[in-house]
Amino acid sequence: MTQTAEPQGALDDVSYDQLRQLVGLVDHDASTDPFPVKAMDAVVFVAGNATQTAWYYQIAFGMQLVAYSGPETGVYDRKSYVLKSGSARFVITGGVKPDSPLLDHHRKHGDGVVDLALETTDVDKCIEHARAQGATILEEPHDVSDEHGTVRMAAIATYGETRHSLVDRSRYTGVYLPGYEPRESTIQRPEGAPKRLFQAIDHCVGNVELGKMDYWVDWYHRVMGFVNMAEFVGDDIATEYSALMSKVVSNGNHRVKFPLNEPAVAKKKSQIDEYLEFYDGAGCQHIALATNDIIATVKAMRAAGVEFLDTPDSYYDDPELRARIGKVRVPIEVLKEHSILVDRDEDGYLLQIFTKPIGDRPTVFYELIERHGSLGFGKGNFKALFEAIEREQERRGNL
Ligand code: TYF
Ligand code: FE
Repeated sequence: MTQTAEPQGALDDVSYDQLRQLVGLVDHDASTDPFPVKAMDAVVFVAGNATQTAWYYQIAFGMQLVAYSGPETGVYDRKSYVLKSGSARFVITGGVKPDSPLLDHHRKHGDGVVDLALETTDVDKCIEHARAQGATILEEPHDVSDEHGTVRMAAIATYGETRHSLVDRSRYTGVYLPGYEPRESTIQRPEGAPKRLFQAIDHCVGNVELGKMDYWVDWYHRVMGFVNMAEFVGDDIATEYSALMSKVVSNGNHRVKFPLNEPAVAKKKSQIDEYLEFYDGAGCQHIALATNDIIATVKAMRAAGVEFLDTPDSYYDDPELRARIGKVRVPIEVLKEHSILVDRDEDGYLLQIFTKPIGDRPTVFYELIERHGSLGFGKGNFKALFEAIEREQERRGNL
């Protein structure tokens, strides 16, 4: 079965053709995948105060609250809020009972991603393959049911204390999972606000310890049958300015993309080292959100108080950049006004921008990305981007 015409994953009203453009899909025959991955099922966060963090994502990221679980629904040790934007789903969870293991996790890592949950067509097949490849199975395949049907689930361990839950929801019609009840936002959207600020998750980046990047790249090959994408940051760039090495793995049709970074020894303290120090280990560094109107998204997020990395005027005034990127859908002056970066490769171009870290620790941040044919990650922007990150590191006293 090829994945061309058929919708994949929990799309809501984002069509497969829209997704192809938004996140850069390629054709792939999934029938022989040893570990069939359809899409991200959810990004699950632990927050120090899930109740207020869920509010932040509704106001600042324009997400819609769709489900809730907690003491009122019979789950006594935690509260979890499920938020959606197009095909993207976030779950924000926090400990209620003082002895909740979530609170131990939060004590160590602060706010962060605990689970990059994947939607699959065959949980048992995935686990069988993962086990044969030596992966740590955190939860054996099991069914969870309610009046809306049955979800088959399991979980495996990845870098740090991060996990990949595996979710087959093909026999389930409920809003998220058994144990959750539908919930609607009570927040009023600003007059004339866009319907939503992003449509899909484009990629989820992991930071791993020095010397571990190739281990984890190989792990994703072996355990999940992922393939390498062309983009990587090697020694050459690393020592000059970025102080990191990076490779990208993805599932067959590129719906799920996981760049993996490790620190590199350079003149200054690596931003990856700063993350590893403050997260206390390997973990998810940034989530890239695909939008079809990055200008409107940035405007709305800034209006809600979200802070983005700034880009010096010299970036936009550079004749070499202007020649390389050619014509894009808006004048360069508009990109300059919003600090949006632009990169072009043989397949097309992309527009992108990065937030500052969103929590108290200098760990998790977001990227917004608007793709126009490019399947890359903005390699041409690495220098400008990493210099902007270093300016922030310096302001924090961590350089
Ligand atoms: O995901 C990427 O590869 C791009 C670039 O610390 C990037 O968003 C890479 C490393 C990093 C920040 C951004
Ligand atoms: Fe990225």
